[in-house]
Amino acid sequence: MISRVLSAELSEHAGRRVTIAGWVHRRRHLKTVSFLVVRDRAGLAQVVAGETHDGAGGGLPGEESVVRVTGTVIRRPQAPGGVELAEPEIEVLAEPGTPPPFDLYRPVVTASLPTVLDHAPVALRHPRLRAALEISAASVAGFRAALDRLGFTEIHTPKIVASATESGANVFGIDYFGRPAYLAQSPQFYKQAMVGVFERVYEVGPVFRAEPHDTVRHLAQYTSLDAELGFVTDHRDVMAVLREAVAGMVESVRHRAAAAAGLLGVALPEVPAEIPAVHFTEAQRLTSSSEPDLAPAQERWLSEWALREHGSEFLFVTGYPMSKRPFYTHPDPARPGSSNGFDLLFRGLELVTGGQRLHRYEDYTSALAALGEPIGPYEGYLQAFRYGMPPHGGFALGLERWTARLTGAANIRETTAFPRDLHRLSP
Ligand code: AMO
Repeated sequence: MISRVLSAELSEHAGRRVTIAGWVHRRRHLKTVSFLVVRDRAGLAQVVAGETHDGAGGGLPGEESVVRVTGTVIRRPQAPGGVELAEPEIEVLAEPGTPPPFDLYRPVVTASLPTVLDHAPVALRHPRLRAALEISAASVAGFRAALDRLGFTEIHTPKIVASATESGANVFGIDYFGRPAYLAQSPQFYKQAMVGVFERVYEVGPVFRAEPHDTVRHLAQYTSLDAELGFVTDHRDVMAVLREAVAGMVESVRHRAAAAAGLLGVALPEVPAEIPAVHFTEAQRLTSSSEPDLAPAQERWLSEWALREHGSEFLFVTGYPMSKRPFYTHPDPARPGSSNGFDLLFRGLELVTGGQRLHRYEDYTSALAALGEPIGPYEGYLQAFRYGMPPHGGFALGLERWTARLTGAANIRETTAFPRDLHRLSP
């Protein structure tokens, strides 16, 4: 490794000569002196480049050059971190051929979203764009930690599969050695099968949806935070685990991504010990609707209602109509037509879908028969149920939606490094 100290550690080295390494974030030329601001993974460091350079920046490496700088650490209250490097020796490790498409040092992103996405490899270096990804990473760490504490095992399931899980409509078909196959829309079948192995499992992985809609909340590939657990009484046990997972995500952002959250002005939500819940029929009544699904405007209205009535930024909607849920959904034994499936709304948006599942083989064959679906493509999936499965349930949380809602990003694409959508396959 290149021996160096990080920008954030410089203040511990006052008076000493040290080496830092990173990218030239900014060059600044004042009348008598020039500065380089160097960016590394920990933050920014100021380098006083002296008076010898001409005012146009001649002699100083250009923005995004990769540099190694050795200098003396001097205390300077106005500099980032309260210190700067003086009398520098600057070595350029890589010099970019072209400047970045927009100024990465400006506090706000001055480019349009398409420009940002077209130039993602460099645009994501902007501290605000990077911060959203840091928040996303901290959220995943918190999800894993919370479920690890609850006795869950992390699993990895195939993304090339033989059948659709959610609905046949938005699945990507691929050629698999001459046979038709699909990109997984969800680890649904596999996480259920793994309940038979570990009882409690989770997966953090990509899922694929051939979404024909060009919206601010749909991607063709997104990261799904999935969990599934056995020996539940009903969906309420799943909701309680989900509550713990979300609380763990919030705490992890608070502790692991404090600087990023501060930079973006993130107001972390309070996760109530018990997240309020409304039954679907009540949600319909509240929004004066008779539709079998909630439209985005209704989800927004219900979120505002939950904040007003319960002081909660989260709201469970339970008891969705069976007709609107996938065939593996467990019905509500007490209310014909209703399911033990739920959604979790967060700040006006559907963030999670989950529920209790069927767990007896015969229930699956009847559910598929009722839909007029052949059993053949599902045989592999149904195997788990032939060999005994406990009552179980689970959920899936869309990571990009979570990060977007947390950071206030209007478009889910702002919280994804290299989004895939109807129009975008590169970079
Ligand atoms: P569902 O299809 O509702 O459920 O997806 C779960 C969650 O994933 C997110 N999401 C998306 N995010 C970005 N782009 C998309 N195109 C997209 N589609 C969905 C949402 C949504 O709430 N197998 C079930 C989950 C389960 O029951 O365990 C499923 O996949 O945040």
